[in-house]
Amino acid sequence: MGIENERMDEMKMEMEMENKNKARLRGWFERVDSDKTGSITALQLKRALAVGNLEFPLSVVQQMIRMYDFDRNGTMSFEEFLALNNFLLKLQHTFSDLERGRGFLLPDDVYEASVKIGFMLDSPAFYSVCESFDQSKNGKFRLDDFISLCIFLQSARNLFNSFDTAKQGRVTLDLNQFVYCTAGFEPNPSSLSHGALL
Ligand SMILES: [Ca+2]
Repeated sequence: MGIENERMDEMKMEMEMENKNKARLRGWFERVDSDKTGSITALQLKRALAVGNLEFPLSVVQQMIRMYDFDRNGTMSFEEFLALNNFLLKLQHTFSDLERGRGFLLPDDVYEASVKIGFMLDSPAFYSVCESFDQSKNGKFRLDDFISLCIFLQSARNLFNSFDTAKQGRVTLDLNQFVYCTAGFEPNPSSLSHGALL
């Protein structure tokens, strides 16, 4: 009985913490949604992240929104934002585990981090992606560089999965589909499985 009660108390505390956290995020979201539309745009999100010292190109922020824009209206509702926030928190934790007080990751750390998150890329593919996200070209990845890289990998995986309908780990594309992919669009939004996001 004692253990049962303890467990109940633990669950209650967890729920309270979750509610508090949600309320805090709701407050943040409402401040970002400065024109009170109930959803936030890429530009609003970009500015808000920059306040927290996370500098992203607009294209990366747009990609973040696309990944979790479940109703495909081009902006981010609070529920969609919660899903994005979970993904960002996961990236942030992985980054913190590996940065060892330096404030940045080296390419090998980024590789380890990406494996932890569930990306299994061969070295040549990984390091060429790494190179293109090394904004300062010094082999040091700050949190925002790391997040940009992961957003790219996750979007690439979502796009790949949407073509790999038979789940063979392999896709065949004609030129039109290839051009579509490189333009950064998803082929058929309604067929995309958002459950596949990690
Ligand atoms: Ca939306």
